[in-house]
Amino acid sequence: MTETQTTPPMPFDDELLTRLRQSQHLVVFTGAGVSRESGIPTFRDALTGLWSQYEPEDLAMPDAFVRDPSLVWGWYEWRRALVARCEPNPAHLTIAALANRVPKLTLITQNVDGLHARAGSPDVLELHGSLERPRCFDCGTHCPPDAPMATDDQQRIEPPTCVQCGGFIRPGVVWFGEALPVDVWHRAKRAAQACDLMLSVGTSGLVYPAASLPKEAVFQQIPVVQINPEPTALDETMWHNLHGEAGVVLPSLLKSAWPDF
Ligand code: BV8
Ligand code: ZN
Repeated sequence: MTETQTTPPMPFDDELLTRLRQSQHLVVFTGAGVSRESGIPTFRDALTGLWSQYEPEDLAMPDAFVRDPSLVWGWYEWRRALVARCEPNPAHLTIAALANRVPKLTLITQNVDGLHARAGSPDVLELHGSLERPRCFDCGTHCPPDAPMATDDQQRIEPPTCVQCGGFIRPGVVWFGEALPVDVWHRAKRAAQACDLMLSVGTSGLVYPAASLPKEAVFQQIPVVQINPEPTALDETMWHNLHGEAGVVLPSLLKSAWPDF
């Protein structure tokens, strides 16, 4: 775990702190930014070095896998190997601890890195699947992930084949153009409509239908607080915009709400 930055608590709005303390159902909605301080690049900046000549959308698509399965599998194995070397950061750990402070917390993530679960958050709604649940591209049979073996200088890795049908194994993530897991999506949407406060942490709000969740909450007159060092597409609709890194703002916010946090 990276050192928690010891920065003085930021001055937070009293009404925000009161709503946090009195929340009966809190939703935390996260994107790639919440894993940034663990050393995992966000989706937009994931393509560094070897991969810089590709757009994420060129690799995170079914037909990219059909066209060049070894290139796409190599990219995901590189990401899986990177994640395996990273640890949850104070943002993940704070969100996990928050579950013991409010009667009901629904954690919805767009991330596929599994760091919320590794930080101790139970029952994470993974809208876009997980790097740790590869499955057969043809018949869907799940295939237990073996130890990631990609190294930084490797690009193409031939995917393993399915024990049931011999088809190629694909990453267990939701690609662009693919439907989100129906049950997970419905649970997330219901939570966004029924909660009394939402924290939107580390997401650019560009990928749909996930990015519609904060908007759904706002539509239901539910206050949404955004935590992001940069402005995003969601800024205008937020109740509060807390500009800063998740690993710094979240611990400071919760310490201000609960001094014994
Ligand atoms: C679908 C898994 C239909 C793969 C990902 C309207 C409605 C529905 C669909 C669409 C629509 N408009 C367009 C679409 C199509 C498309 C889409 O949204 N395209 C975008 C590019 C416009 N959506 C889809 O295709 C979806 N499927 O709609 O299917 C359908 C229905 C029925 C039947 C068949 C089909 C599927 C989308 C899922 C794609 N898969 N991930 C993988 O990971 O490889 S999405 C991927 O992008 C990641 O999950 C990531 O979360 C997301 C966004 O990428 P990033 O920008 O990197 O991350 P994020 O947005 O989280 O931004 C990073 C933020 O962090 C920044 O704001 C930055 O400032 C901030 N930050 C940085 N450091 C910190 C920080 N914040 C806090 N602390 C810090 N330290
Ligand atoms: Zn198969």
